[in-house]
Amino acid sequence: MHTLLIITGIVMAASNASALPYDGAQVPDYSLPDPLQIPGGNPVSTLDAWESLVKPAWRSLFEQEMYGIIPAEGVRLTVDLAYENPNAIDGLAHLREVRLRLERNGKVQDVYMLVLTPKQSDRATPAFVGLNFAGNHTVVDDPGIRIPSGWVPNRRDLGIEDNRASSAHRGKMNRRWPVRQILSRGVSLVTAYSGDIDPDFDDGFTNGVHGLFSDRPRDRSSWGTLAAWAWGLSRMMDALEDHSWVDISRVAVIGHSRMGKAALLAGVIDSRFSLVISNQSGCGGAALSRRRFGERLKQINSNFPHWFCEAFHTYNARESELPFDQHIFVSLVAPRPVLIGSAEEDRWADPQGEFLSLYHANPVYRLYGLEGLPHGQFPTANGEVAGHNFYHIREGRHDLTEYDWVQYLSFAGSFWNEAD
Ligand code: GTR
Repeated sequence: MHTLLIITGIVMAASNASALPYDGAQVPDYSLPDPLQIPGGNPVSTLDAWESLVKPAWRSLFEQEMYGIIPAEGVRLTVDLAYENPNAIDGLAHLREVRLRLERNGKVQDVYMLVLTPKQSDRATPAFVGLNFAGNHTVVDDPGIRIPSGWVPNRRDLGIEDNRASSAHRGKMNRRWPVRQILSRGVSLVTAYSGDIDPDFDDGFTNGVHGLFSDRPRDRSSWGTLAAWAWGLSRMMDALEDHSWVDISRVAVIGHSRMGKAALLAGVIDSRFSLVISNQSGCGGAALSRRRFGERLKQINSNFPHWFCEAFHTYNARESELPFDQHIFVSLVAPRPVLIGSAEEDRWADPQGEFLSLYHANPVYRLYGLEGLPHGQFPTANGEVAGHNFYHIREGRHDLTEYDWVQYLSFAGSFWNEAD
């Protein structure tokens, strides 16, 4: 017997909730697989059975059918300090930029990691770790931060039009990285340019860290760019673990949009991340695919053919045939907290679908004796639902704003203090 959660029309769990005005009729009836039961199996009721049988089976299905299998063995990592400013940001931060050199198969890939630690603190601080879209130099305006020499995405908001980074873009992304706010809470910020790990375009998987594995034939389940980014986040953790810049037991992984998809994947793969924050990650991230609202699989796989593995493309316009949905992916982070954020105008990412993934991960958290989200009522704009997990939606557009950071920093602050 296979248990399915049937959801009719809008949202079962939130039927009396303040639904978004554009939602409802556009969402077809759909059913969700039970996170406690692998396809073809029986539901389990104990944590032991879930951890030993169900969790590995789901994880392997997500690897084979969606994100791809990471073939990351045999990579040598060396870490070197490239630049240091002990008095950065008006004396608030000790800034380091370190080079992570990844070597395999006679090939080398360098990833530059920016580490900003608060000056006031006399002990290693917790840290937020996340990838940026266009270079470390866009996060903080400091003349010593390296400018990426390779491809960067064209972005009108940064004035990049020729896929080349320059000093004119220094600090231009700082609205997404409110470093003063982060540091003032006694938290470190660690970031790297995603394109150092794998440039965000479809090049047939020859550049970036995929290039280190050019000796391995690719197949339908070979890793894509999101898996490469997630793997890169783990290598950043390796480097942090080998140094005493931050407190490795209190590290959150954070990402916005496509980096929010990568952050969630990193959180599933690497349990060293004690909190997992996925901001407006939408389709292929936190949002349920079967709601078919906003971005659909066909669109994401056509516009970004390099993000997922080839097998995932076979589900284009066949969302209901996926063996899983994203609530199960979220549940693979358990028992660690997952924090998801949406923006009211960000229909493309399907805010309710992001909320419902977190809500329907509850059965797994319950196996751990934890209340994931306390209820399934979708909050109104600038509202939140907080339990062991956390969801918020704010007014406005698709972005990672200071408001979002404040929510995540506050939650993380209390979580880490309680764990002290
Ligand atoms: C969009 C894409 C989304 C989201 C977003 C982003 O174009 O369709 O899945 O990832 O980009 O990363 O900003």
